[in-house]
Amino acid sequence: MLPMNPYLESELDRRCKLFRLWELPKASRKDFLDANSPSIRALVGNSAAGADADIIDALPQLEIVVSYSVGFDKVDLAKCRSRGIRVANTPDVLTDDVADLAIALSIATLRKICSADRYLRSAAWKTKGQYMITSKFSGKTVGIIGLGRIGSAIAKRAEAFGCFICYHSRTQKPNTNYKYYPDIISLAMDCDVLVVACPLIAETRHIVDRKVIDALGSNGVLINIGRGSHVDEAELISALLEGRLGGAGLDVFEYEPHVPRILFSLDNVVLTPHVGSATVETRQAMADLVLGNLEAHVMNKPLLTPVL
Ligand code: 8YV
Repeated sequence: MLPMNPYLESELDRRCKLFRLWELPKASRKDFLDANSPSIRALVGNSAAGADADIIDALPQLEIVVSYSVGFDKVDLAKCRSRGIRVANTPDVLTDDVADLAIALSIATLRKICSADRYLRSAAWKTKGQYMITSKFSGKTVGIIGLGRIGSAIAKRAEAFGCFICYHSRTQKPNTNYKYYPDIISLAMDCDVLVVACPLIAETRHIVDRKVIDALGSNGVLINIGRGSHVDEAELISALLEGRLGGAGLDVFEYEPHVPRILFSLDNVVLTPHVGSATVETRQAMADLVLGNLEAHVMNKPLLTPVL
């Protein structure tokens, strides 16, 4: 499990009886839960560790799950619903940061900023001369999978770069002039940069598969700020190695924190360790939203950002 945000941890510690499940070795988890589960009424998770059926079953008094994340793919919603457990997440406050990172990864990948930085640091500028010519971002066609809060924020930013915006989602969105593609392969064929920004649900697992990657093609760039499992990572790697895909900017990976080492050797790939929301300002706002939801629950009020 990931360590908890220090501010959130200290506030939870001050306001409640906090059990640090993330520090618990797996082997002692069962004994710990047997001894303490009757007093556990709330569970705080994140994008790496949520509330699966096992932990929910082990906590008979559980009333609420709050995820320190907008994505709630690690929460067993069906189980929570059947037990009448409330669920909340931390939307909106992280939208700007995640959208900023999507644009940053797009530019960094096309302009090969990280590779150019490595080039300079290795003194190659002096010995080999000018770094290679790269590709432009402004004016490109950007395809977005998922035009929710984060997808729309990415679209707005890309528009400011003179990009043409098109998108795929389950249904066409009213009040937007962006071109809608009911078929994701056609979207991938028509865009230069394809950004994954949809929630992870059963239907969107591997939404970017070999066919989509091949449709994006050898000049196309894939950006993933959603979840690693949106993309068939093995297919992505083959396409990058075989030159069937132009490049990729990835903040998320299928088996985090494991990132296939083969990616490290590719200059057309930019990798970040799931840091979409990781700014001081946003993490503080996410923590406050977790605390606000817990407080609302205890006071029998509507949750601030309910999922269930
Ligand atoms: C993580 C995220 O929650 O909001 C999401 O869905 O993936 C991130 O904000 C964050 O990295 C803490 O785990």
